[in-house]
Amino acid sequence: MRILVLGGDGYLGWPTAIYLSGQGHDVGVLDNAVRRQYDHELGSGSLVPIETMHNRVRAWRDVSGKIITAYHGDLMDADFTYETIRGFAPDAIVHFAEQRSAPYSMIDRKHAVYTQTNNVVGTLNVMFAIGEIDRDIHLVKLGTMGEYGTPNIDIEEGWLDVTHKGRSDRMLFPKRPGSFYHLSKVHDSHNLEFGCRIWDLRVTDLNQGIVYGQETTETALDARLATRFDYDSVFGTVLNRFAIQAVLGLPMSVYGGGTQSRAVIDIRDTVECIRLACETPAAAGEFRVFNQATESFSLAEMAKIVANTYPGQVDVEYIDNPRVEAENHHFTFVHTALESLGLRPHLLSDTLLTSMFGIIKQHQNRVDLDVLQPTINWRQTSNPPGIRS
Ligand code: NAD
Ligand code: USQ
Repeated sequence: MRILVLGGDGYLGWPTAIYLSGQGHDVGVLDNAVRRQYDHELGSGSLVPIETMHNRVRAWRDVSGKIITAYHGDLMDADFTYETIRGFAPDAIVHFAEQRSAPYSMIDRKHAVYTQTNNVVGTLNVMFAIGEIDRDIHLVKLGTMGEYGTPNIDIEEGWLDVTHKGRSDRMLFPKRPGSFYHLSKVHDSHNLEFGCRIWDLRVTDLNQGIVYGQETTETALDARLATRFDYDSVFGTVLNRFAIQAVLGLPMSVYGGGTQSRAVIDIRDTVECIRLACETPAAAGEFRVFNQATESFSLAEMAKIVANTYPGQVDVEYIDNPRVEAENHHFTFVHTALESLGLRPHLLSDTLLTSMFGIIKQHQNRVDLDVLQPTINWRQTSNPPGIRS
C-alpha cells in the first residue's frame, strides 16, 4: 500500500513510518518540524539525540535500502496539504500531526487557541483534501482515550447503544475530556464522523492510551533512526517520566493521590496497531473507532511496577495535583477490536522497562533537571512562570 504518515518526524510517527516501510509499504512522511520548535520555546529536548527528518530518511535508505519520501510543510496550509496528497496518491493516510501535550494546551489562552486551531483546522484540511481528491483514501486518525474522560460506566469502542424512554439508538460515546488538547481530539472526531456521513469517507479513529517506551525493532537498527524521548513535565508522559526519574535516583512524581487510572500501550504495539488498521480499511461511509490501548493501571500502580522492575531503590513523591482530574473513579474500557485483527499485546510487565533503563542510563548526562518540575496548573488561565524562553 501507499501510506502517507502525517507527523512522521514525531515520537510515534517516525517509528511507525519505518515499521510500515519495513513491512513492504511505500511510505511518505509529512511534518512541519513544529515539535522541535516547542523544545526551543520550553527550553527542553529529547533525552535521546535525534536526527533531522531528512537525515533520518537517508539513514533508513542506507540501513534498509528502502526509500521514504519526505514532505516538509504545515497541514494548516491547505494548498501544501492538497498538493502533497495529490502528488503522493496514498491508499491510506495516518494522521499523527497534532499538538499533543495536555499541559502545553493549558499554559494560557494563546496555547489553547493554537492547539485547537492547529489540530482542528489541520484535520479539516486533510478531510477536505480527501473529499476532493479521492474519497477511497482511508484516513487512520490518532484520537485519544482521554476523549472519553472517566465516565461512571464502561467505555465502549467509540459508539454506545442507548435506550431512552422506550426508544433505542446507536450514538457516539459521550465525551468529557480533561484538557483543551483532549477537547481538540473530540472536535476532530465529530468533524470526521460527519465527513463519513456526508461524503462517504473511510475513517478509523484510534483512541490511543498513553504510550511508553522508546525503542522498536527498526529504530534500534542504527542510532540515526532513534525516535525522541521526552521527559520534561510538558511533553514527557507518565511512564517514561517515572522510568527516567528512577534511573536518575529521583522520586517518581505522582500527581495527587495516585488513584487515577489511565490506559497505556507499548510503543511496539502502537506501530503494529497502525499497520493492522491500514491493512483492513474502514468501509466507505464508516466512522470506525478502536480503543488503541492494552492495559490500565492507577498512577500508584504504575509507580510500583517501575520501582519493582528497577534494580535499585526508588521512592515516590506525591505532588499536589497541578491538573483538575477525578482521582477516585470507575475505569473499564473495551479494547477487543485491534486484538481481533491480530494484535498480540506486549504488557507492561514485559521486558521493555528494563531496556528503557539502559537507554536512559546511556543518555542521562543530557538531562536538564529544571524541566522535570510541573509548572502548568489547570486552575490558572495563565501560567507564565516556569516556561523558560
Ligand atoms: P509528537 O508531537 O512527537 O509528533 C507529532 C508530530 O506532528 C510532530 O513531529 C509535529 O512537528 C507534527 N505536527 C504538528 N502539527 C503539525 C502541522 N500542523 N503540520 C505538520 N506537522 C505537524 O507526538 P506523538 O507523541 O508522536 O503523538 C502523535 C499522535 O498520537 C498525536 O496526534 C497524539 O495526540 C497521539 N497520541 C499520542 C500519545 C502519546 O502517548 N504520545 C498517546 C495517545 C495519542
Ligand atoms: N502524571 C503524574 N506524574 C507525572 C506526569 C503525569 O502523576 O509526572 C499523571 C497525570 O496527572 C495524568 C496521567 O499521569 O493523570 C497521565 O498524564 P500524561 O502526561 O502521561 O498523559 P496525558 O496528559 O493524558 O497525555 C498523553 C499524551 C497525549 C495522549 C494521552 C493519552 O501526551 O498525546 O493523548 O496521553 S490519554 O491519556 O489516554 O488520553
